[in-house]
Amino acid sequence: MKRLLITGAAGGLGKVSRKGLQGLAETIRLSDVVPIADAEAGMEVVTCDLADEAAVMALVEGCDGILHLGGVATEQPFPAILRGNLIGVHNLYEAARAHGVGRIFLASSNHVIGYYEQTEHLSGNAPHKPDGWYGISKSYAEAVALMYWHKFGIETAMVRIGSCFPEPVDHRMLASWLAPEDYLALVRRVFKAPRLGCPVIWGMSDNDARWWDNAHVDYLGWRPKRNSAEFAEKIAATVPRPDKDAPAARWQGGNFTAEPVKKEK
Ligand code: NAI
Ligand code: 15L
Repeated sequence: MKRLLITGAAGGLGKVSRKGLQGLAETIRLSDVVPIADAEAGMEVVTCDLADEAAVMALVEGCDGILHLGGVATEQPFPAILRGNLIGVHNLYEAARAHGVGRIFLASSNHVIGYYEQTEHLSGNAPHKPDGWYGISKSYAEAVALMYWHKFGIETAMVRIGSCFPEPVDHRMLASWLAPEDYLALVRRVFKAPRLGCPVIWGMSDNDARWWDNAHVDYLGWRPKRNSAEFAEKIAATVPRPDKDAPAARWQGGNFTAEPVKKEK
């Protein structure tokens, strides 16, 4: 790849990506709505609001792959979700089409299926059951990706990330955890695989506890190495187990299912 664009590069996964993906492309272009003052040497920086159509069109020019992390990452009032996740995804895919970008890693989320019980096991084609406006915005992003695949041949990895943090911090995350190094290996596979298509990929490590099945994307050759089981004793000893009917114990989306519809103040 000549130039990889990373949106949301100032955020948590953005920082992990900047450090861990060096060498994946000749040039890496970092972008966020907030300025990035600590860019790694040799990386380009473009400050850009995803809701600004003209700015996104210019941002994507010259890129041949996009790691799309930018946008609202939790339950927020609808106007923020509208700008970052709905208008932003529209602008990004239109710019990708205009500039001939062939492949996108879309950071989707487990919150598109948050209202499945933790006792259920899902393949990539389970109907969406979003647990809030944030989850709905990720369902929309996946629908956009599918339309651009079928109509224009743009390939997208629709990665439903579980919980990508240095380690799981509660009982639910023993199933949803995605180790940062497994995430980075997945990004590399997505951009190096000879054929991608537009699959759902469950963003989880090789956890003993699991709700999701990635057999349908075996062809990508991604083999996560970490297992949340290494933290199970620590969590059992330090984190109170929620009541079995509490959202954190019942739903795959955990406490996001208990979030109210938030309003702007
Ligand atoms: P984060 O909130 O740390 O980073 C998101 C970045 O997007 C921020 O730097 C923010 O400034 C930027 N952003 C927000 N609105 C924007 C706009 N209108 N224009 C341009 N940039 C904007 O989130 P994190 O944890 O790094 O997540 C990255 C992506 O992965 C997000 O799309 C999130 O929904 C998704 N994800 C992350 C999970 C995780 O466990 N970290 C789990 C599931 C999905
Ligand atoms: C997400 O989609 C969020 O972006 C992240 O902050 C976590 O809360 C994660 O899901 C999760 O479900 O643990």
